[in-house]
Amino acid sequence: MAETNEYTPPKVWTWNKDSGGRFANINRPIAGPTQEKELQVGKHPLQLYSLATPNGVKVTVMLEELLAKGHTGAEYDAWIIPINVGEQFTSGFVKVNPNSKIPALLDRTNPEKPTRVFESGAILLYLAEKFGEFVPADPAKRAECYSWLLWQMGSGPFLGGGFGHFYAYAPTKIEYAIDRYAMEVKRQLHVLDLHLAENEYVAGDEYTIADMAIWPWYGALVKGALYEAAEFLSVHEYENVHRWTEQIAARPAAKRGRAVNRAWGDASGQLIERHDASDFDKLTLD
Ligand SMILES: N[C@@H](CCC(=O)N[C@@H](CS)C(=O)NCC(=O)O)C(=O)O
Repeated sequence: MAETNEYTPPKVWTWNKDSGGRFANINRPIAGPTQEKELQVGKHPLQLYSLATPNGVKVTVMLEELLAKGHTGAEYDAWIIPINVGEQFTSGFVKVNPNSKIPALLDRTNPEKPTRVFESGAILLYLAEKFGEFVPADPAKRAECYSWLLWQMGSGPFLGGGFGHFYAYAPTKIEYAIDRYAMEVKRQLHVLDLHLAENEYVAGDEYTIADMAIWPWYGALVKGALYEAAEFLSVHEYENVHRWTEQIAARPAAKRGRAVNRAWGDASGQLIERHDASDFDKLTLD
């Protein structure tokens, strides 16, 4: 192992603002707002404050799937929160998510008493319960759905905060960190691959919120869309994950959901803000 820089932690950690990492300008060890600024509110019952990162895409796919099923109460305004300039630390956003991370949802069905929901898994569960969709009715299948949903919520940070950070964003390549997280991410991909060899969808024979949570992360990873790590992680090995990824990617609602609040990549696949179903008309979603 080619480790060179030994580090002895001081007695008390202090904040080094110039750590040099990709997101050093927004990372900080304190919570709460940094500036007074209210959020915008549109005409629909659901107000989403988000960005098309994998965690954001989970929710826009769910909303588009609900609309595709005819749930007009799932109409939503999706506002973009550019996290690279710290919009997640405004007073308005912090009121909807005290954890200052996208996605955050405000349900204004009753405008006198709006309901806030933060954490992508909680938002998926909230919407599934509200509309009675995408969670199996059978208790055993539902248990499977919840298990995989929370598998993603627990595993994702090892992929994003662990592997993605040290492989793609850290200012120096640390062999120990990259090795540790590459091993874990490959293990996770194998867990998923073995499971999808026996199951059409994550929770069995039904497409559920568990697929919607896992697809934006592990589907993107095997397609080379995350951290430019496809070759490094030999993602071609996970054939069942590829089969499932393509199956979900073909769904029109998944294509629409992926485009919402996207501010990078091909311009024809970007819908910076979404306020109406017709907003998609100007995009090419394939
Ligand atoms: N566990 C949270 C994680 C959300 C999260 O990490 N969001 C990132 C973007 S994917 C974010 O907003 N980062 C901004 C920051 O950390 O300041 C969830 O699933 O909703």
